[in-house]
Amino acid sequence: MQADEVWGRRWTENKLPMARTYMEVASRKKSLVCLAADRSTMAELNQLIDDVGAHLAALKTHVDLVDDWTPEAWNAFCTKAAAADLLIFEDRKFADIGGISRKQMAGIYDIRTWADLVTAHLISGPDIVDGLQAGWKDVGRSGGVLLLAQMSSRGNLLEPKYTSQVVELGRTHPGVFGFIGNGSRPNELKLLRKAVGDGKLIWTPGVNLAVGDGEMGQRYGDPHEAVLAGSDCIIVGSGIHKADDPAVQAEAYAKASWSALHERNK
Ligand code: 5BU
Repeated sequence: MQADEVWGRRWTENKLPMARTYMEVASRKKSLVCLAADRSTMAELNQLIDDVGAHLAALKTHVDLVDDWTPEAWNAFCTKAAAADLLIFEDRKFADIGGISRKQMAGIYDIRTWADLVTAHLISGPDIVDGLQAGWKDVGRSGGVLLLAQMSSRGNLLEPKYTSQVVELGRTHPGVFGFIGNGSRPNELKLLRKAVGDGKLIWTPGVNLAVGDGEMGQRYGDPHEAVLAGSDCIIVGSGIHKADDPAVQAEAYAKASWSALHERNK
């Protein structure tokens, strides 16, 4: 099935190249799953691609939690991810002023050269998005910024008024790929989707087939419900990488997300 048929108004209303790229990848893979690849060695990260890459549309990384990181090993990992048709999303949660965020896209990890997507808080104002986009432009690449409109963790300070302001600023900004919404609370997510409209994507962490409380304040909602409530990508970590059989679980999440997308379109 072609991406425009699968995504409907999300496709026609969203002109950011990286958003279209994601929708195409998800349609090819029949999966709206981004794996939170929270592993601390390069061997484990590579193993995840081998084990579950076929069931994913994207890999979410925290590059600074890898113990044996080297530029060469990371390049090889990114090449392997591209060969498995996966986007790479560095969940860096940038928050500084625009000019510094641009420089933080470089530095030792040189995120601008390999990440397709990054997260940012809008706490410092809208120039952060321009700074991050300038970072990609500095190396002749383009990417997408996901703004944190909500978070999944208990007691977070992203209150409804703050969420509305983030959406207000982000929904018309051409460098914004979309928003992070709270996958553990479908009702809050529905409200977020209403405010965002169809012009931007919403990606949601805090998703697990085992709904309820997770470790250290994490909360989980059901993948199917999250997509029905307006999520365009479920971000799943331990639900897949800590499972006894990660491939079986990854496939289950992919099927749940893909069938919910079709149900949502009806
Ligand atoms: P989990 O194992 O499915 O709980 O992993 C969740 C991942 O999503 C982890 O990498 C977090 O950094 C990330 N995350 C989150 O859990 N909640 C949020 O609000 C945001 C990111 Br933003």
